[in-house]
Amino acid sequence: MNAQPLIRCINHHEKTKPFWMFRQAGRYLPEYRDLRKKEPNFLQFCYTPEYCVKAVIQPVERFDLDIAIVFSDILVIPDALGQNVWFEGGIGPKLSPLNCGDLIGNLRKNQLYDRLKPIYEGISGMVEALGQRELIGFSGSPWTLACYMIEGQGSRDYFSARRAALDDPTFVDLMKLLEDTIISHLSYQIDSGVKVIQLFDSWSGILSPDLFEQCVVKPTKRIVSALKKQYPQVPIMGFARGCGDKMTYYAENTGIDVLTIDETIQRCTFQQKTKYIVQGNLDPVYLLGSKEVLFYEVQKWKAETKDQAWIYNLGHGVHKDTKPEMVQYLVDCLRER
Ligand code: 1CP
Repeated sequence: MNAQPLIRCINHHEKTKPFWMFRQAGRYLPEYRDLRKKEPNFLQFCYTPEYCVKAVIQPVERFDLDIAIVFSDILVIPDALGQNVWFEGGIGPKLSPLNCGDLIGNLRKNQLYDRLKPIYEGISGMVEALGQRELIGFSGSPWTLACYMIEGQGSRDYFSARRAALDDPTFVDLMKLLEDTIISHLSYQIDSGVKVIQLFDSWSGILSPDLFEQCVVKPTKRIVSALKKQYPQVPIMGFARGCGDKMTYYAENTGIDVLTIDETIQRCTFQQKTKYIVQGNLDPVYLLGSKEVLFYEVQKWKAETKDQAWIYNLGHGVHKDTKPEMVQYLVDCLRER
Protein backbone atom coordinates (compact mmCIF):
# COMPACT_ATOMS: atom_id res chain seq x y z
CA MET A 1 0.00 0.00 0.00
CA ASN A 2 1.23 3.49 -0.82
CA ALA A 3 2.08 5.57 2.23
CA GLN A 4 0.06 8.77 2.70
CA PRO A 5 -1.55 9.08 -0.75
CA LEU A 6 -3.82 11.92 0.34
CA ILE A 7 -1.01 14.11 1.65
CA ARG A 8 1.07 13.35 -1.45
CA CYS A 9 -1.75 14.33 -3.76
CA ILE A 10 -2.34 17.60 -1.87
CA ASN A 11 1.24 18.66 -1.25
CA HIS A 12 2.80 17.52 -4.52
CA HIS A 13 -0.18 17.82 -6.87
CA GLU A 14 0.25 14.16 -7.77
CA LYS A 15 -2.08 12.88 -10.45
CA THR A 16 -2.57 9.52 -8.71
CA LYS A 17 -5.98 10.05 -7.25
CA PRO A 18 -6.76 8.83 -3.73
CA PHE A 19 -10.35 7.81 -3.02
CA TRP A 20 -12.67 7.99 -0.03
CA MET A 21 -16.37 8.79 0.50
CA PHE A 22 -18.40 11.18 2.62
CA ARG A 23 -20.34 9.07 5.14
CA GLN A 24 -18.35 6.00 4.16
CA ALA A 25 -19.10 4.76 7.68
CA GLY A 26 -22.82 4.62 8.26
CA ARG A 27 -26.23 3.18 7.80
CA TYR A 28 -25.79 1.59 4.35
CA LEU A 29 -23.46 -0.97 5.98
CA PRO A 30 -25.18 -3.91 7.75
CA GLU A 31 -22.22 -4.18 10.17
CA TYR A 32 -22.75 -0.51 11.15
CA ARG A 33 -26.47 -1.07 11.74
CA ASP A 34 -25.57 -4.00 14.01
CA LEU A 35 -23.06 -1.93 15.94
CA ARG A 36 -25.56 0.94 16.33
CA LYS A 37 -28.01 -1.43 18.06
CA LYS A 38 -25.63 -1.46 21.02
CA GLU A 39 -26.24 2.25 21.61
CA PRO A 40 -29.54 3.66 20.38
CA ASN A 41 -28.62 7.21 21.43
CA PHE A 42 -26.56 8.49 18.49
CA LEU A 43 -24.62 11.13 20.46
CA GLN A 44 -23.77 8.58 23.15
CA PHE A 45 -22.55 6.36 20.34
CA CYS A 46 -20.32 9.24 19.16
CA TYR A 47 -18.97 9.57 22.72
CA THR A 48 -18.02 5.89 22.98
CA PRO A 49 -14.46 5.56 21.60
CA GLU A 50 -14.70 1.77 21.21
CA TYR A 51 -17.76 2.05 18.91
CA CYS A 52 -16.32 4.95 16.90
CA VAL A 53 -13.08 3.07 16.26
CA LYS A 54 -15.10 0.06 15.06
CA ALA A 55 -17.34 2.22 12.84
CA VAL A 56 -14.34 3.91 11.20
CA ILE A 57 -12.64 0.62 10.43
CA GLN A 58 -15.69 -1.11 8.93
CA PRO A 59 -15.66 0.49 5.43
CA VAL A 60 -11.84 0.57 5.38
CA GLU A 61 -11.68 -3.19 5.90
CA ARG A 62 -14.62 -4.08 3.69
CA PHE A 63 -13.42 -2.06 0.68
CA ASP A 64 -9.68 -1.84 1.45
CA LEU A 65 -9.82 1.97 1.44
CA ASP A 66 -6.69 3.86 2.39
CA ILE A 67 -8.34 6.96 3.87
CA ALA A 68 -10.87 7.36 6.68
CA ILE A 69 -12.70 10.27 8.28
CA VAL A 70 -13.17 10.48 12.05
CA PHE A 71 -16.45 8.92 13.13
CA SER A 72 -18.34 11.74 14.84
CA ASP A 73 -20.87 14.39 13.88
CA ILE A 74 -20.81 18.14 13.30
CA LEU A 75 -23.48 18.60 16.02
CA VAL A 76 -21.20 17.57 18.89
CA ILE A 77 -20.20 21.25 19.03
CA PRO A 78 -23.63 22.66 19.97
CA ASP A 79 -23.94 19.74 22.39
CA ALA A 80 -20.58 20.59 24.00
CA LEU A 81 -21.64 24.25 24.20
CA GLY A 82 -24.65 23.28 26.27
CA GLN A 83 -27.53 23.26 23.77
CA ASN A 84 -29.58 20.06 23.95
CA VAL A 85 -29.07 17.96 20.82
CA TRP A 86 -30.80 14.69 20.05
CA PHE A 87 -31.47 12.60 16.96
CA GLU A 88 -34.97 11.38 16.15
CA GLY A 89 -35.12 8.28 13.99
CA GLY A 90 -36.37 9.11 10.50
CA ILE A 91 -36.42 12.86 11.19
CA GLY A 92 -32.82 13.76 11.91
CA PRO A 93 -31.26 16.13 14.41
CA LYS A 94 -33.25 18.24 16.89
CA LEU A 95 -31.87 21.02 19.07
CA SER A 96 -33.49 22.81 21.99
CA PRO A 97 -34.61 26.39 21.18
CA LEU A 98 -31.83 28.92 21.18
CA ASN A 99 -32.53 32.49 22.08
CA CYS A 100 -29.77 34.47 20.43
CA GLY A 101 -30.27 37.12 23.14
CA ASP A 102 -29.10 35.05 26.08
CA LEU A 103 -27.05 32.65 24.09
CA ILE A 104 -23.53 33.59 24.96
CA GLY A 105 -24.05 33.65 28.72
CA ASN A 106 -25.74 30.28 28.71
CA LEU A 107 -23.35 28.32 26.59
CA ARG A 108 -20.75 26.37 28.50
CA LYS A 109 -17.77 27.86 26.70
CA ASN A 110 -15.03 26.27 28.71
CA GLN A 111 -16.20 22.70 28.78
CA LEU A 112 -15.31 21.77 25.24
CA TYR A 113 -12.36 19.54 26.03
CA ASP A 114 -14.04 17.79 28.96
CA ARG A 115 -17.23 17.12 27.06
CA LEU A 116 -15.55 16.00 23.83
CA LYS A 117 -12.66 14.10 25.41
CA PRO A 118 -14.10 10.73 24.29
CA ILE A 119 -13.86 11.94 20.68
CA TYR A 120 -10.19 12.85 21.05
CA GLU A 121 -9.50 9.54 22.80
CA GLY A 122 -11.37 7.78 20.01
CA ILE A 123 -9.15 9.53 17.44
CA SER A 124 -6.01 8.11 19.05
CA GLY A 125 -7.61 4.64 18.85
CA MET A 126 -8.61 5.21 15.20
CA VAL A 127 -5.08 6.28 14.26
CA GLU A 128 -3.67 3.16 15.87
CA ALA A 129 -6.21 0.86 14.21
CA LEU A 130 -5.67 2.48 10.78
CA GLY A 131 -1.88 1.99 10.78
CA GLN A 132 -0.46 3.59 7.61
CA ARG A 133 -3.87 4.79 6.47
CA GLU A 134 -4.61 8.49 6.79
CA LEU A 135 -7.29 9.85 9.09
CA ILE A 136 -9.16 13.08 8.29
CA GLY A 137 -10.49 15.23 11.12
CA PHE A 138 -13.50 17.50 10.59
CA SER A 139 -15.87 20.13 11.86
CA GLY A 140 -18.98 21.86 10.69
CA SER A 141 -18.26 25.48 9.72
CA PRO A 142 -19.75 28.33 11.78
CA TRP A 143 -22.58 29.09 9.35
CA THR A 144 -23.79 25.48 9.07
CA LEU A 145 -23.63 25.01 12.84
CA ALA A 146 -25.46 28.31 13.37
CA CYS A 147 -28.17 27.08 10.95
CA TYR A 148 -28.93 24.03 13.11
CA MET A 149 -28.51 25.95 16.37
CA ILE A 150 -30.90 28.75 15.44
CA GLU A 151 -33.43 26.68 13.50
CA GLY A 152 -33.46 23.79 16.01
CA GLN A 153 -33.55 21.20 13.22
CA GLY A 154 -32.84 20.68 9.55
CA SER A 155 -34.72 23.01 7.21
CA ARG A 156 -35.09 23.69 3.50
CA ASP A 157 -34.06 27.33 3.56
CA TYR A 158 -32.90 28.09 7.15
CA PHE A 159 -34.89 31.31 7.04
CA SER A 160 -34.59 32.09 10.77
CA ALA A 161 -30.82 31.71 10.59
CA ARG A 162 -30.60 33.96 7.54
CA ARG A 163 -32.79 36.53 9.27
CA ALA A 164 -30.58 36.44 12.38
CA ALA A 165 -27.52 36.92 10.16
CA LEU A 166 -29.14 40.02 8.74
CA ASP A 167 -30.12 41.99 11.82
CA ASP A 168 -29.71 40.13 15.12
CA PRO A 169 -26.76 41.80 16.88
CA THR A 170 -26.03 38.66 18.93
CA PHE A 171 -25.52 36.64 15.74
CA VAL A 172 -22.02 38.15 15.50
CA ASP A 173 -21.24 36.88 19.01
CA LEU A 174 -22.56 33.42 18.15
CA MET A 175 -20.38 33.24 15.04
CA LYS A 176 -17.31 34.40 16.98
CA LEU A 177 -17.97 31.79 19.68
CA LEU A 178 -18.32 29.12 17.00
CA GLU A 179 -15.10 30.18 15.23
CA ASP A 180 -13.13 29.94 18.49
CA THR A 181 -14.73 26.63 19.42
CA ILE A 182 -14.11 25.12 15.99
CA ILE A 183 -10.44 26.17 16.09
CA SER A 184 -10.06 24.47 19.50
CA HIS A 185 -11.98 21.36 18.40
CA LEU A 186 -9.82 20.96 15.29
CA SER A 187 -6.59 21.64 17.22
CA TYR A 188 -7.47 18.86 19.69
CA GLN A 189 -8.15 16.53 16.75
CA ILE A 190 -4.76 17.34 15.18
CA ASP A 191 -3.05 16.85 18.55
CA SER A 192 -4.76 13.45 18.73
CA GLY A 193 -3.39 12.36 15.34
CA VAL A 194 -5.49 13.47 12.33
CA LYS A 195 -3.39 14.47 9.31
CA VAL A 196 -5.84 16.51 7.23
CA ILE A 197 -8.88 18.67 8.10
CA GLN A 198 -12.24 18.86 6.32
CA LEU A 199 -14.60 21.80 6.95
CA PHE A 200 -18.24 21.13 6.13
CA ASP A 201 -20.34 24.16 5.19
CA SER A 202 -23.33 22.12 4.11
CA TRP A 203 -25.78 25.04 4.04
CA SER A 204 -23.63 27.71 2.40
CA GLY A 205 -25.64 27.36 -0.80
CA ILE A 206 -28.67 29.28 0.47
CA LEU A 207 -26.88 32.60 0.97
CA SER A 208 -26.85 35.71 -1.20
CA PRO A 209 -23.35 36.93 -2.15
CA ASP A 210 -23.09 39.50 0.69
CA LEU A 211 -24.22 37.05 3.36
CA PHE A 212 -21.97 34.39 1.83
CA GLU A 213 -19.02 36.74 2.31
CA GLN A 214 -20.04 37.55 5.90
CA CYS A 215 -21.10 34.09 7.08
CA VAL A 216 -18.95 31.72 5.04
CA VAL A 217 -15.84 33.32 3.52
CA LYS A 218 -14.70 35.53 6.43
CA PRO A 219 -15.21 32.98 9.24
CA THR A 220 -13.58 30.23 7.16
CA LYS A 221 -10.61 32.46 6.42
CA ARG A 222 -10.16 33.19 10.15
CA ILE A 223 -10.32 29.51 11.05
CA VAL A 224 -7.89 28.55 8.28
CA SER A 225 -5.35 31.22 9.19
CA ALA A 226 -5.50 30.38 12.92
CA LEU A 227 -4.90 26.69 12.17
CA LYS A 228 -2.18 27.42 9.60
CA LYS A 229 -0.29 29.46 12.19
CA GLN A 230 -0.30 26.59 14.64
CA TYR A 231 -0.16 23.65 12.23
CA PRO A 232 1.32 24.78 8.88
CA GLN A 233 1.81 21.17 7.78
CA VAL A 234 -1.88 20.19 8.06
CA PRO A 235 -3.83 20.63 4.79
CA ILE A 236 -7.38 22.00 5.05
CA MET A 237 -10.18 20.94 2.72
CA GLY A 238 -13.24 23.19 2.44
CA PHE A 239 -16.71 22.15 1.33
CA ALA A 240 -19.07 25.06 0.70
CA ARG A 241 -21.80 22.79 -0.58
CA GLY A 242 -24.24 24.18 -3.13
CA CYS A 243 -22.54 27.55 -3.56
CA GLY A 244 -22.29 27.18 -7.35
CA ASP A 245 -20.64 30.15 -9.06
CA LYS A 246 -19.19 31.41 -5.76
CA MET A 247 -16.99 28.29 -5.56
CA THR A 248 -13.84 29.79 -7.05
CA TYR A 249 -14.22 32.93 -4.96
CA TYR A 250 -14.51 30.75 -1.85
CA ALA A 251 -11.33 28.84 -2.77
CA GLU A 252 -9.33 31.94 -3.48
CA ASN A 253 -10.38 33.95 -0.45
CA THR A 254 -10.35 31.45 2.41
CA GLY A 255 -6.84 29.97 2.16
CA ILE A 256 -8.04 26.36 1.96
CA ASP A 257 -5.75 23.83 0.24
CA VAL A 258 -8.41 21.58 -1.23
CA LEU A 259 -11.68 22.67 -2.78
CA THR A 260 -14.42 20.09 -2.32
CA ILE A 261 -17.16 20.35 -4.93
CA ASP A 262 -20.66 18.91 -4.95
CA GLU A 263 -22.27 16.93 -7.76
CA THR A 264 -23.87 19.98 -9.42
CA ILE A 265 -20.55 21.58 -10.38
CA GLN A 266 -19.19 21.08 -13.91
CA ARG A 267 -15.73 19.60 -13.75
CA CYS A 268 -14.53 21.58 -16.76
CA THR A 269 -14.71 24.70 -14.52
CA PHE A 270 -11.48 23.49 -12.96
CA GLN A 271 -9.62 22.15 -15.94
CA GLN A 272 -7.24 25.10 -16.26
CA LYS A 273 -7.00 25.87 -12.57
CA THR A 274 -4.29 23.76 -11.04
CA LYS A 275 -3.65 26.18 -8.18
CA TYR A 276 -5.76 24.16 -5.77
CA ILE A 277 -6.56 20.50 -5.54
CA VAL A 278 -10.17 19.59 -6.21
CA GLN A 279 -12.15 16.91 -4.33
CA GLY A 280 -15.48 15.34 -5.27
CA ASN A 281 -17.91 15.10 -7.09
CA LEU A 282 -19.51 11.85 -8.20
CA ASP A 283 -23.26 12.07 -7.66
CA PRO A 284 -24.09 9.55 -4.88
CA VAL A 285 -27.28 8.69 -6.76
CA TYR A 286 -25.19 6.67 -9.26
CA LEU A 287 -24.59 4.19 -6.44
CA LEU A 288 -28.33 3.44 -6.48
CA GLY A 289 -28.64 2.83 -10.23
CA SER A 290 -27.31 0.07 -12.47
CA LYS A 291 -23.69 -1.06 -12.70
CA GLU A 292 -23.67 -0.18 -16.41
CA VAL A 293 -24.57 3.46 -15.74
CA LEU A 294 -22.11 3.69 -12.85
CA PHE A 295 -19.36 2.24 -15.06
CA TYR A 296 -20.08 4.76 -17.81
CA GLU A 297 -20.12 7.65 -15.33
CA VAL A 298 -16.84 6.61 -13.71
CA GLN A 299 -15.10 6.40 -17.10
CA LYS A 300 -16.32 9.91 -17.86
CA TRP A 301 -15.14 11.11 -14.44
CA LYS A 302 -11.69 9.60 -14.97
CA ALA A 303 -11.34 11.09 -18.45
CA GLU A 304 -12.43 14.54 -17.32
CA THR A 305 -9.98 14.63 -14.40
CA LYS A 306 -7.08 12.84 -16.12
CA ASP A 307 -4.65 15.75 -16.03
CA GLN A 308 -5.70 17.12 -12.66
CA ALA A 309 -4.65 16.54 -9.07
CA TRP A 310 -8.05 15.33 -7.92
CA ILE A 311 -9.26 13.52 -4.81
CA TYR A 312 -11.96 11.06 -5.84
CA ASN A 313 -14.97 11.35 -3.57
CA LEU A 314 -18.72 11.73 -3.90
CA GLY A 315 -20.47 15.08 -4.23
CA HIS A 316 -22.28 14.34 -0.93
CA GLY A 317 -22.63 11.49 1.57
CA VAL A 318 -23.35 7.87 0.67
CA HIS A 319 -27.15 7.47 0.72
CA LYS A 320 -28.42 5.05 3.37
CA ASP A 321 -30.20 2.88 0.77
CA THR A 322 -26.97 2.23 -1.14
CA LYS A 323 -26.07 -1.45 -1.56
CA PRO A 324 -22.52 -2.13 -0.34
CA GLU A 325 -21.90 -4.18 -3.52
CA MET A 326 -22.30 -0.99 -5.57
CA VAL A 327 -19.63 0.72 -3.48
CA GLN A 328 -17.41 -2.32 -4.09
CA TYR A 329 -18.08 -2.02 -7.81
CA LEU A 330 -17.11 1.67 -7.70
CA VAL A 331 -13.88 0.79 -5.89
CA ASP A 332 -13.14 -1.90 -8.52
CA CYS A 333 -13.74 0.56 -11.39
CA LEU A 334 -11.41 3.09 -9.75
CA ARG A 335 -8.67 0.56 -8.98
CA GLU A 336 -8.10 0.18 -12.71
CA ARG A 337 -6.90 3.78 -12.67
O1 1CP B 1 -28.57 6.71 13.03
C1 1CP B 1 -27.40 6.96 12.70
O2 1CP B 1 -26.53 6.11 12.73
C2 1CP B 1 -27.12 8.40 12.36
C3 1CP B 1 -26.67 8.65 10.97
C4 1CP B 1 -25.49 9.59 11.01
C5 1CP B 1 -24.14 9.24 10.81
C6 1CP B 1 -23.58 7.88 10.48
C7 1CP B 1 -25.52 10.97 11.32
C8 1CP B 1 -26.73 11.75 11.68
N1 1CP B 1 -24.22 11.45 11.34
C9 1CP B 1 -23.36 10.43 11.02
C10 1CP B 1 -21.88 10.50 11.00
C11 1CP B 1 -21.25 11.64 10.32
N2 1CP B 1 -21.80 12.88 10.09
C12 1CP B 1 -19.90 11.65 9.85
C13 1CP B 1 -18.89 10.52 10.01
C14 1CP B 1 -19.16 9.31 9.18
C15 1CP B 1 -18.51 9.28 7.83
O3 1CP B 1 -18.56 10.30 7.11
O4 1CP B 1 -17.92 8.23 7.49
C16 1CP B 1 -19.69 12.91 9.27
C17 1CP B 1 -18.44 13.41 8.58
C18 1CP B 1 -20.89 13.68 9.46
C19 1CP B 1 -21.03 15.09 9.06
C20 1CP B 1 -22.36 15.74 9.10
N3 1CP B 1 -23.40 15.55 9.99
C21 1CP B 1 -22.74 16.79 8.23
C22 1CP B 1 -21.84 17.42 7.18
C23 1CP B 1 -21.87 16.68 5.88
C24 1CP B 1 -23.20 16.70 5.14
O5 1CP B 1 -23.84 15.65 5.13
O6 1CP B 1 -23.56 17.77 4.63
C25 1CP B 1 -24.04 17.19 8.57
C26 1CP B 1 -24.88 18.29 7.92
C27 1CP B 1 -24.44 16.39 9.69
C28 1CP B 1 -25.72 16.51 10.43
C29 1CP B 1 -26.45 15.23 10.51
N4 1CP B 1 -26.00 14.13 11.17
C30 1CP B 1 -26.88 13.10 11.05
C31 1CP B 1 -27.99 13.57 10.29
C32 1CP B 1 -29.21 12.76 9.94
C33 1CP B 1 -27.72 14.90 9.95
C34 1CP B 1 -28.65 15.85 9.23
C35 1CP B 1 -28.35 16.04 7.78
C36 1CP B 1 -29.35 17.02 7.24
O7 1CP B 1 -29.76 17.96 7.93
O8 1CP B 1 -29.72 16.81 6.07
